[in-house]
Amino acid sequence: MNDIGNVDYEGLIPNNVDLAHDTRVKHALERWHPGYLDWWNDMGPEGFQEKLVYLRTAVSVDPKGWAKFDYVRMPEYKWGILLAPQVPDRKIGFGAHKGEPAWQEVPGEYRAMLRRLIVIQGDTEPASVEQQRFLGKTAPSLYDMRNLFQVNVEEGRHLWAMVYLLQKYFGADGREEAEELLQRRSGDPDTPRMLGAFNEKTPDWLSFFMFTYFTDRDGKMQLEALARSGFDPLSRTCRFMLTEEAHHMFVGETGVGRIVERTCQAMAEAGVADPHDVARVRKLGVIDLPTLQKKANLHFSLTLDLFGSEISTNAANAFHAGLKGRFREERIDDDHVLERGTYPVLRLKDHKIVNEDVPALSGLNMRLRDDYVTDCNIGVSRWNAVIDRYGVKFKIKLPHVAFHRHIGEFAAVHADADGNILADAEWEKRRDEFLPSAGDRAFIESLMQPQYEPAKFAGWIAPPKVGIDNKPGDFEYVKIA
Ligand code: BYC
Repeated sequence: MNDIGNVDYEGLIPNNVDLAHDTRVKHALERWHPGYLDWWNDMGPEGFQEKLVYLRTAVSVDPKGWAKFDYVRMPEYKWGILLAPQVPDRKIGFGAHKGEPAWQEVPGEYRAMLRRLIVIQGDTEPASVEQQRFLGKTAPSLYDMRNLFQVNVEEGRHLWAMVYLLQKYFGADGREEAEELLQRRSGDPDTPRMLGAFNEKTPDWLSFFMFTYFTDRDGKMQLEALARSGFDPLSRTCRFMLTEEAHHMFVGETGVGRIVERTCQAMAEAGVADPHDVARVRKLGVIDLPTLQKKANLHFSLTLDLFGSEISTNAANAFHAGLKGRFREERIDDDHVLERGTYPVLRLKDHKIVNEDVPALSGLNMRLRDDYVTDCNIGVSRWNAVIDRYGVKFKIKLPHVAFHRHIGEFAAVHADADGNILADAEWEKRRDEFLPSAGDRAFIESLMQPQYEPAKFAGWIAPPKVGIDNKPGDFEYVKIA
């Protein structure tokens, strides 16, 4: 067996967890493997499974040199099981068990809670692949197509990561959950994925970039929280997943940024000064900024639902038990037990949105969501800097957290993007001001024509500043011929 930094590529399943000497888990995973491949072939990127794609594969967990790039057919991608190196003498950093040695086995009293967290995390990974499976057919460039497939294979690997934990630590019920992860389907009325946003469609590339910007960022926040887990194998698994996740958010941020850039550029070239003159902007074959704002409203609000209710006993219990921490827990200056403090939570009281201090333990979903919103705003400022650079009078703005919600405090009301509560009839009348209308969707769809020639890009998106793996502009990221 290699040291932990390097991956054992000898067997069917690349890994750094010494599978070769763990025959029970090895056999369980080998039995799961064909079902996974069937799922990938059925639900993975449609029409491109036989193409050679320039992908990065994790070959180590050393942060300085963990990946290698090469042409691969996706079904032959090396989906491995990779855990970040064990931190010697790691202690649980929060909750009732703070200061005790991190668990190397599942603590009996928390088994069900831990399994649920792992299953929910696992369920999102294949769901996103299912949601994105048709996008290759309308890729705006080979560069973007390659990035889509990179994200897809890594989400596949993240499913492997959760399935490993289920198979290794949860016996028969873990095996059953691992099977069910391959049975549920995004958007299926009978067997849907577990969380709302993962049953929505990703019908076009703007949606894909918004999804990777907003929803993958929920992934980052949740993985950051689980990376603090007192259950050490989960912590180590999530720590390595975060290494890969950074690229997914890069794809989202730069994808939206390149669309903004191209729109502003086309407006400048044509002398269109008013960003709200949607008809004139659309005639240029680019996506107008108001529609982009509506897409951001949609994806941001759907993603906020993934944080659960603002006030949650599930979240309190998971923290208290030492299973799920806060974003960058170790950098927070408090007692990390939270039995006394409070946290301000936005609530709906008498049809008004008010701030209320609740016990800190109960407000943990809200706190993680607040950290998420702060993180989201960083990229939004970068998009606005592009708009400013072109002198266009428009600012992309995240909608109020009460806008378009289906989970938590605000699920019961309608609010506009500024957080003003609207009567149902008013909301119905004005919905298309805030969310993409059928006409907006049809316009975006009309732009989704594939561009498969190296070095070329669809007219509604600017080329990236640099290539993947420093490749030149005309590099053939996917061999289509
Ligand atoms: N949809 O106490 P509550 C990613 C349920 S994304 C449907 O408010 P809790 C990725 C909840 O299950 C990150 N149901 O919430 C991104 C509970 O039901 P039960 C994924 C929902 O439990 C892009 C009830 O409502 N990882 O990785 O504190 C591409 C009351 O729950 C929803 C995780 O989410 C919903 N949105 O928080 C690829 C981490 N929200 O049990 C990948 C693991 C709540 O009473 N999961 N409910 O029947 C968790 O930490 C928590 O379970 C949640 C919810 C944050 C999801």
